Amino acid sequence: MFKGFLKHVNNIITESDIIFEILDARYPEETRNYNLERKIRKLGKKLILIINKADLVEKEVLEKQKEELIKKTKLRIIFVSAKKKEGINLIRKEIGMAKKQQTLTVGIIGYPNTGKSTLINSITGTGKGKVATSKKAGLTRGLQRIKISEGIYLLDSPGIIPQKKEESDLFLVNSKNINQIKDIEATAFRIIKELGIEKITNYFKIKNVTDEEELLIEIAKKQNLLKKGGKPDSQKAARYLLEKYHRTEIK
Ligand SMILES: Nc1nc2c(ncn2[C@@H]2O[C@H](COP(=O)(O)OP(=O)(O)OP(=O)(O)O)[C@@H](O)[C@H]2O)c(=O)[nH]1
Ligand SMILES: [Mg+2]
Repeated sequence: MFKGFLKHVNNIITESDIIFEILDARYPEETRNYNLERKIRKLGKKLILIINKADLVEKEVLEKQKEELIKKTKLRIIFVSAKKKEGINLIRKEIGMAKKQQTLTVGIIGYPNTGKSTLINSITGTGKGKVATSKKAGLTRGLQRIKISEGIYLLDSPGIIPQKKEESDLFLVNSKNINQIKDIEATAFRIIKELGIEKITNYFKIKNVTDEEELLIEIAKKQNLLKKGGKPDSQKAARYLLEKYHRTEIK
């Protein structure tokens, strides 16, 4: 399966004239793929960073991110909300400026679930949507070429995950679903670390917890998630916590 992905990636880079890398505004750094960026640079293709889901981040945080990104990179950066169709005109303008020959192909890459397909639908502007989107990561499979106007094509691609990423890091940014996670407890520990124990104890109204393991046991007790003998089941508690996180019930 991974080999298949790599082939798509290489194809998308060679076939595109410019490439949009879609990042999640909540975790721009965690969803950047430096390997792919290097590949794109080597092939001399133009890369633009699109920070999507800006509607999920507060304005001040967004401004701060913008500052940090600009310090770090010379790449053009565009903030958008594909879902709310905000900033889409900036993207259309960029595409218009890039069209110098008869045909222009724009490649869309990014982690699973960053909103690549949603963005394509917003750019094409058709109400119904030309490509399928989903809450679950890993929807788009092969490459899809979508014509947006005469001589201009967008290439949708499956989400691409760097080979060395931990599954818990991918879960954190919604690029993996719970069903794709092998080590539920380790992933729960990662999420607890990210959110901070206090936020979770407040949410569940639990007191006197000092570490992650204790926290899972207390959640199990509170939610009545028990093993056969009646002992708290921290595995079940971990899954329960991940589901809550995935539905953004604990923020
Ligand atoms: N709030 C918000 N949600 C968005 C935005 N863009 C996409 N989404 C949601 O994010 C989820 C994933 O969107 P997709 O467009 O399917 O993501 P993708 O990158 O194509 O995912 P794969 O094909 O699995 O790689 C869907 O539930 C979208 O509705 C946005 O700008 N704001
Ligand atoms: Mg998709």
